[in-house]
Amino acid sequence: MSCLVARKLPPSKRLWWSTYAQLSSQWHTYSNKVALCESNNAQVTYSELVRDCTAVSQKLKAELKTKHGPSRISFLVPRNRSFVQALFGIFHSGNVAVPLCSDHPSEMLRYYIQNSESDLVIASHQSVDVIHQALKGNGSKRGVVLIEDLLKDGTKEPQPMETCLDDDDALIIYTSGTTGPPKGVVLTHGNLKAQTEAMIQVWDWSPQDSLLHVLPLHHVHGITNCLLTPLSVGASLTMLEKFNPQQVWRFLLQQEERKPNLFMAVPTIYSKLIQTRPRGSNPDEIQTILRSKIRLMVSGSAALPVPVLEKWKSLTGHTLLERYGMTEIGMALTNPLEEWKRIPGSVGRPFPGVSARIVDISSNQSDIVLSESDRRKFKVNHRDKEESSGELQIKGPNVFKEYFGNAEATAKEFTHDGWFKTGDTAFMDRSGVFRILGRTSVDIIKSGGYKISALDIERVLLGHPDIKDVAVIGIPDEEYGQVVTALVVLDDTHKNINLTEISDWMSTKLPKYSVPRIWKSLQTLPRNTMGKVNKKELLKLHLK
Ligand code: MCA
Ligand code: AMP
Repeated sequence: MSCLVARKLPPSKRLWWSTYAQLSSQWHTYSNKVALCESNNAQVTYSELVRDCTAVSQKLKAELKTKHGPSRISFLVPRNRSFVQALFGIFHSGNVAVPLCSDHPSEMLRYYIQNSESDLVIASHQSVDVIHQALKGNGSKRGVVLIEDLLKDGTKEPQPMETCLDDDDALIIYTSGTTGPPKGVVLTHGNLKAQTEAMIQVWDWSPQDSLLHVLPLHHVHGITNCLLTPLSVGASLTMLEKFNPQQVWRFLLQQEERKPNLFMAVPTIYSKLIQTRPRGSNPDEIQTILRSKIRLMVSGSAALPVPVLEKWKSLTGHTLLERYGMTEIGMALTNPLEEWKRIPGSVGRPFPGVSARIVDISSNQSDIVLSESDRRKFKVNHRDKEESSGELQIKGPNVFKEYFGNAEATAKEFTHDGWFKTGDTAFMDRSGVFRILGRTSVDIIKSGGYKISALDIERVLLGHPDIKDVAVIGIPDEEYGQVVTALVVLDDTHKNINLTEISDWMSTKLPKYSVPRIWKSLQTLPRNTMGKVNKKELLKLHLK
């Protein structure tokens, strides 16, 4: 086992922080500065945001007045200022935010609301029927409030936020695991503070920055990296309603004053942008515009194939900065800001404050020496080895508190000495640069940047009367990383089995991105003497 510890942030660099408090300090400094620009070009200033969040907070407190202690509040609102109003309103009122996603079928929404024990759900005019549908018939006494009503007759002045400490829960984000249904990852205000500060420092965020935001808002990438970080430093963001490649190209190439100079996305988005590049334009012109106006383009959430990195570089002149993260730990490893120092195929070194180590699972070696290191000169202590590969484990203030209401699952993911087991296999060279080799478990699939549990899909498919047996695997794909593939044994006593119908039925149970794109019908699934399907073998067989 070998280990690497990054240096701590110097105290002078530490920002006074709590999500809302930071935002309200921006109010004094940047009151008329644009915080947010929506798809329809409507702009929201910092002072408007703070005023709206205060209004939401006051109404939430009134709604929950009989409740002692913080409540979890789920919310499903449009991808525009409403999302920020709801999120910061919840933080401001001292409660815990549970973001929901409109792509999820009502069964899943019901599960998230119930599992997080949310006392209240914030909906909008657009989503209220979906929420009522999700809550129907379960005898739930949960209240539903409309964001539009929470904003009515709002206050004019910002009010102090409820006292909130680093250990207080802030956010619950649902993630797939290898066993059982999705788990709610509890991130504290301290976690969010550590994660955003580290990105601000390493990627040199400043109030002059402006980010083009195209990512889903129920994941860390879209919330922490692309929303909390810019807003906590006084930068601005342009939020598109949905990723649309043509629209993204327009924003990237527009040369008006309000222009994004940062872009962050998953590798699939870069692939899609490469395919839809503006044909008529002069390639030199594209490079000249993008080199002069964009200062940073980041890729993460899944492995960035080197051919995609190279194509993007020849198209735009930018070498993507690849970094590594996970819902439970936020951002952990990053390539450097200096473009020439980035190493294709690697995810760089730990963020400030984050410690990373590689563990040889078979021998579980623990005789390691931790080394103090700084970002310019990393000292790596290996056990007599040039380099190592094994499970990547992480420690630091970025690491989540717990899976909500699931102490057993939480305990299972940590070592006895407090390191979080990522479940990723990684390689670290002598200079402390990491490469991600893949998931330790074949049952976790990454498709389009989404983490998907093969077992979850199998469970659903086995509930279908036409399916006798099933194995779900991820087949490698340059655009999506992996494509969800179902190998099914059909019940041939049923006539006219229709895989399109099964696919449609799946969409009522799982999000669209989890529905298998490739279906193969087999006579039988090969099982070992223990009755288990060897998925690594199956994958090899189906790649031939
Ligand atoms: C969509 N399609 C797919 C998939 N998704 N095909 C195969 N596999 C898929 N996964 C197909 C559809 O069937 C459709 O085909 C066409 O692509 C367009 O579908 P649409 O739903 O419109 O897709 P999209 O909007 O283009 O979505 C692709 C996307 C999206 C933008 C890449 O998946 C996305 O936003 N991903 C980001 C996920 C993310 O934020 N992850 C972060 C979690 P047809 O036209 O034939 O019907 S990880 C995280 O937070 C950690 C901390 C980290 O490290 O960041
Ligand atoms: P999630 O649990 O949805 O937050 O996804 C986290 C997982 O995404 C990690 O455990 C990795 O498997 C994967 N991941 C994130 N960033 C990268 C990257 N740059 N390269 C390879 N895998 C990544």
